[in-house]
Amino acid sequence: MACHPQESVALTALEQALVSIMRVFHTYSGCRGRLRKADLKALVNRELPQFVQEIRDPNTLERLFRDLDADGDKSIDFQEYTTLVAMVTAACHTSFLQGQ
Ligand SMILES: [Ca+2]
Repeated sequence: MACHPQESVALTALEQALVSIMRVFHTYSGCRGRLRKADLKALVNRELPQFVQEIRDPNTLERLFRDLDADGDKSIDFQEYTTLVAMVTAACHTSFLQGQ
């Protein structure tokens, strides 16, 4: 698998979307490479405002964080973040189909 796209080659829409998924994670995880609770809240509220209801309640954040933190290390790594992306994508796809 070639995961280092050449600068001069145009990416497809799906490839651009995958790059965006990676960039967003790294924007919020910074050099730690992992999301803390506050990072997750900021990411969801700033990057998914049309797709996910704003997180205001600490219990909602706690529940989401716990659900995503599969290994229980109190942080969300990239693999766990992809679960969030998949969940939101699947839920939105269902709504998308119902809206057609
Ligand atoms: Ca974790």
